[in-house]
Amino acid sequence: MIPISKIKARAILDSRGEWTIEALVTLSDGSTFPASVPQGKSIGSYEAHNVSAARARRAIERIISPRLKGENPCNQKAIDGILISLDGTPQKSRLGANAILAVSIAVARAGAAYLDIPLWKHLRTIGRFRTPHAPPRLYINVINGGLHAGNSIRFQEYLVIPRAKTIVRSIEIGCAVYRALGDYVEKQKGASARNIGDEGGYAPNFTDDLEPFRAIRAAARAAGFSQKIDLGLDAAASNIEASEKSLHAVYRKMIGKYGLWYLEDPFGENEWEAFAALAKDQRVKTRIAGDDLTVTNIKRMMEAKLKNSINAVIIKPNQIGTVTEAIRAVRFAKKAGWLVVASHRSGETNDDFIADFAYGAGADGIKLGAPARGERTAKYNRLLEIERFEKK
Ligand code: 2PG
Ligand code: MG
Repeated sequence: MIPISKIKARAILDSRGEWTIEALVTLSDGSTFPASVPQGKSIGSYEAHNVSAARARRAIERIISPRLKGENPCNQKAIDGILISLDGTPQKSRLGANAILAVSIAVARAGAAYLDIPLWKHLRTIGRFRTPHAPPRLYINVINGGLHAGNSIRFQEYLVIPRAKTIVRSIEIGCAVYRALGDYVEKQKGASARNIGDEGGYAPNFTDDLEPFRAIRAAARAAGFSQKIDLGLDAAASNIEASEKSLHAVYRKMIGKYGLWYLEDPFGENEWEAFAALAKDQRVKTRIAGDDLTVTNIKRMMEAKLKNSINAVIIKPNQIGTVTEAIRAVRFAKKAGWLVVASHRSGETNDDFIADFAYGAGADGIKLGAPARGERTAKYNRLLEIERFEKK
């Protein structure tokens, strides 16, 4: 065992030019392992709390580092347990979920390096996950609206979900549709329609909620991949002012006209019954996913299960604050029989942990934004690296 000797931290920029935190865990042999954490914009009220980057740095260097000195970095659960009790608050508001998660991920990297295995395999062992039959499907956000863009689209993310057996093929399909969509919107709406939102998707003004799907379908036809994609939507409805009834009617249309395959946060974060009514009212089996509803928190996930609100779930490590708790959330979701989609945040860094997490946990999907902007492509490229060189 090579113990932890110190943990440093520094403020770095995220993809929106806001400060976030990077932790650097050093072991007694001098090797150092970094990790930085993303930040959301459409943040659920029940998520773990972040503190300012300056406060997170002080928490890491003054409180966490002395306590973890001498600990074994391979012992992820024990270290995460220490972090949770050091904080001692229900939403990690004392030390900050961002401070805690940065350390937790850097420790996972140190553990994997000591064991001389790829990070995704280390996470698979920690979670006692079986090797998945297939890699995660890609949930590619090609049109940005809501809080992620300054346009007329009220829903946050229009998703293309390629149907393919490998990451490389999924990326080929997704990128071809994404590029064709750029050409299509430019032709329809002028050159400025190519401008992109926070997650790299195009962000033109559309006339109604369904027009983005018409555009994606046209682009998929032009790219020759009409039969190779499913469509998804993250409504992020906690940020929308509309009645449950009117939203329900729009989703019915999307399901009827475009075979909507995946639908995330169709209603506000406390609308358990509205979720359940939609999940029940379906001839086409759309996957109804919780994000702000469930916030990677087992207590909220239990409630969703009890009320039959969802059959799919988003898992974001920074909604809960440690690697171990995020892994537990995946285990819970799998047991519940839900579709599991690991997800980035809209404010990202180049840290590619989420790719290893999705792969190691055997998630059904991974949501990463568009294949544009370095902080998004970092994750796609890490998935490619795992598939090409590390998969076994
Ligand atoms: C979401 C996320 C990620 P944000 O709602 O699913 O796409 O957005 O990080 O802004 O919460
Ligand atoms: Mg969401």
